[in-house]
Amino acid sequence: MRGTHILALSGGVGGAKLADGLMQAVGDGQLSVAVNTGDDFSHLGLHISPDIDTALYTLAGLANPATGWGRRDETWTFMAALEQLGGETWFRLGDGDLATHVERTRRLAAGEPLSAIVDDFVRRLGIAAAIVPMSDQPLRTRVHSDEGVFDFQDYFVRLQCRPVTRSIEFVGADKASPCPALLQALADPALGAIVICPSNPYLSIAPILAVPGLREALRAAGVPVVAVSPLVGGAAVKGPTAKIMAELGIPVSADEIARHYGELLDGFVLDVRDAALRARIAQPVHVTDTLMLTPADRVRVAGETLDFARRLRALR
Ligand code: FO1
Repeated sequence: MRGTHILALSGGVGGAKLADGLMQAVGDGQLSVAVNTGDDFSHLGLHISPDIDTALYTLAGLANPATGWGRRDETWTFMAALEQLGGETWFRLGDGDLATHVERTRRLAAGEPLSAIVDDFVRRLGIAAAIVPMSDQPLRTRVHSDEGVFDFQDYFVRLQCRPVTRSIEFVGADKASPCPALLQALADPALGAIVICPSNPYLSIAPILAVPGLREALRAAGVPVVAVSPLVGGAAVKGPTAKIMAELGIPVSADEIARHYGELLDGFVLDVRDAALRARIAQPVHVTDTLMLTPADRVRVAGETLDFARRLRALR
């Protein structure tokens, strides 16, 4: 049926919370989540896909509630043993989480595409939505800063986002193509809306939009594209969105996020604390409390976003 399927674009923790709410709101098999793989890296000989794993654990109800990344009820024997041996411990891999990285790395080395491995993990974890890497080809986010050029996790975790960002590069973007399952979701006659989750627009959504042809394919899908603001009261809920905007010379204000997405957007969900900015946003706006502190908040924000998209579709 037309309008029943939803495609969400997501980075890590904040995006996964809304994706979880969307999954509850639309029902089994009606959501596809296209996830950023610009943060992926090779570490301790393992292929790590942090945003994919955050989506997997969050939608499976396995996420660590304190950090948002990694697994709940995790143990850290591997990290402690590694530390004793003088190994690299700046990137924390829990014992249960380690299994995900070991199995993914083994299957990638055997020639399976990342999307097939993630799809199988989704099925085994009993997740009622599709989780799709933005691309099966490597596209890596690299931060140019006042202290040099850093791979994403070096900047984000090891250096705790301290260097001042000058620009952001997506290495390999020219050779990447959208994952076939993502193009299939866009071509699905049942597609009703595309939701850009409240992830960092510059670090987490920009790599997805940098995959050649994807921005055009999102527009060509012919359904409303709605973004949920990652800024609440002029500050990021989590992560360096506000810091990066300031460093790139962009005013730290939700209307700048709507301007950043520009022509791609049909509607913008603005937090109630920023309601005064409404008149400065070119696209139709829905104002609500976008903070997702509880599971019920996730479902409420998702439901309001979908209702808003439905109203925009009815106006077409
Ligand atoms: N983030 C941290 O701040 N510190 C960590 O040690 C860390 C480990 C980690 C392990 C597995 C995983 O899937 C994610 C992990 N993250 C960690 C989160 C992640 O690196 C970032 O939040 C994302 O890349 C940004 O979306």
